Amino acid sequence: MKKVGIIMGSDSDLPVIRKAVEQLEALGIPYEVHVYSAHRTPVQARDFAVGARENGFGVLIAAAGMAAHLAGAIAANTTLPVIGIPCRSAALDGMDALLATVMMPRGIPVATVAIDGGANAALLAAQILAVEDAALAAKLDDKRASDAAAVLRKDAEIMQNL
Ligand code: RP5
Repeated sequence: MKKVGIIMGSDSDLPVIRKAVEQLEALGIPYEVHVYSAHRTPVQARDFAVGARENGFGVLIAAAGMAAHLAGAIAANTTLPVIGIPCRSAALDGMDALLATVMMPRGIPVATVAIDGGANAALLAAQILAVEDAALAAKLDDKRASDAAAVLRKDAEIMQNL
């Protein structure tokens, strides 16, 4: 199976990345995590993106906060699908990163998930890999079914208690 590459702009983004890693682990998807910044280590971020396809990656996830150019900078250097996670920061509560990540110019797409949306970034990466992987698609179906069952259990509890 192709790997998911996860890049975060700073290790302060790690709590968001952990949510992505949990999902990938649960689905048995191989991954690699790096700290590369579009601003502080632009050469390393670029080199990772340029080599990603030949290094066995199928999808990339890029998480950054503030003036969050990381996902766009990664996407500029690969035609692998890139999923951007805007990370919340103190001053503007993540709106800064959301707009910087989602408002990509024509020609260089980034699939942006919610602010701090680490889990959904991983699930979207899994769905992309599952296009060509029936076993992974079946695992995703099972997960949807068990998530739905959990909601219905909560519904039953609420009906009993209120
Ligand atoms: C961004 O700036 C990082 O992705 C992080 O979300 C934010 C703050 O970085 P640190 O100052 O905590 O390293 O580049």
